[in-house]
Amino acid sequence: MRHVFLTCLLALSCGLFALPQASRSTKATEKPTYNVLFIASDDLRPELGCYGNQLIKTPNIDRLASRGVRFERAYAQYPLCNPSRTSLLTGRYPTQTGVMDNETWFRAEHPEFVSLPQHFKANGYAALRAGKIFHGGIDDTDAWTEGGEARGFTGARRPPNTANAANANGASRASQSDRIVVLEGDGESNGDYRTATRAIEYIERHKDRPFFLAVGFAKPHSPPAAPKKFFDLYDPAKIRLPPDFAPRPAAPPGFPDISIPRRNADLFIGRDASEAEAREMIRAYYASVSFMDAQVGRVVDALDRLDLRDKTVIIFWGDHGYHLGEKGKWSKAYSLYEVGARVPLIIAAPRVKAGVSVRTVQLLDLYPTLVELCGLPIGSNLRNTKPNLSNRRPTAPSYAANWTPINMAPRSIGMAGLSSLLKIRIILSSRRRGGITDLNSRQCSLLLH
Ligand SMILES: [Ca+2]
Repeated sequence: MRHVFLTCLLALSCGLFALPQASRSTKATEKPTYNVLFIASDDLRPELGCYGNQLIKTPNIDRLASRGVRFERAYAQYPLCNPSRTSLLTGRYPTQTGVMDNETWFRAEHPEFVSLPQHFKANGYAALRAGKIFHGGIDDTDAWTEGGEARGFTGARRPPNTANAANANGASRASQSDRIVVLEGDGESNGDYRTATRAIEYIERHKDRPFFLAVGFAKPHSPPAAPKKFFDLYDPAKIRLPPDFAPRPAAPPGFPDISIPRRNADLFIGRDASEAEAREMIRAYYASVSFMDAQVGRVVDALDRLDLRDKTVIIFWGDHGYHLGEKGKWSKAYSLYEVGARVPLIIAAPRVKAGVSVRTVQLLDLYPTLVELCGLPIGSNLRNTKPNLSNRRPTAPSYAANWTPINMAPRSIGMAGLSSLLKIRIILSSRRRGGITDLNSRQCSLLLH
């Protein structure tokens, strides 16, 4: 815990928490009331123009980055949707939430947790949901004033065979997930287009009261999908494969086998990828990203049109990293490599100077960051730290940024943490109700790139 203490201390010494903890009942003149536009993209690694990719077309996110702070070294807590999102949305490490798969609902074990939208709702905001924010079918339904999705089950875990039908059958999943989808028109039939439309409708309807609007785009999660015009932006012949491309997943010599699962998830499941197929899949990923970027543009343009930009904190984030053939791996699940953990993160807020931060930050810090930017009280049991928006102290002490299970057993779990120094910390822990207790840990001097 020393690192957490140090971080808090540094933050306090820098006066980061000097802002008044204004409640909605305090005088309106003390601090403006900001809206929040909280935009997530599912399975997006920092494959964007503003992150240095000169081939991909992402003009809307690039424009947002030019107006805000782009975090060069941002990491998810866990390379899988539900654990990462639950961590961010509760402000707690996966070892504290106990959620390390895509089937567990955090609130069954932790009814006392106050989720991020719930906190804004409790402080007078309209908490609005469009698209995927919590993991599919495991929403924190009552946290929202509008848009909450009924959970598909009761209890702590989704029962076997009630996940979506494609997941229940490996062969079916592979054939569904691997296909490349070309959408008609502007993609109006796709869920992401409809999510943007719904978000715009929320903004128009709630423009005169404080809102926390969470907009979760599903792309570029598999299956890759976009209208034809976005595929036409990319010539497969110009797409370069990663230098460590391989037809199937394998840990490089000298690296632990557990650092990479032997079977891919989402793409190229149980089959090899040829170089030509890999280029086509990367092209489809790029097209999906450009399609998602267009939806981000529609939503942000609505803010500008209604003159809400100066009253709104905008966050854009991806929920974990992603392999596009690096080390033969595709997608994210249980990767222990930086490419599986690093995420795009952009924060554009009123009165925050635009720039690039090279400090190592983690998605876990978004909850307290947003709470502070909006002048809300911090939860009594929440970690009180945040990404440094000003790019000061880029070498300040940081902490383990990513965790992944390496061995599951009924009463024990092996975890590996990817630290800010990109070293692996192996931890052997025991499962207990309400959390996981470290039994032993050691740090390996392995650099995983
Ligand atoms: Ca995801």
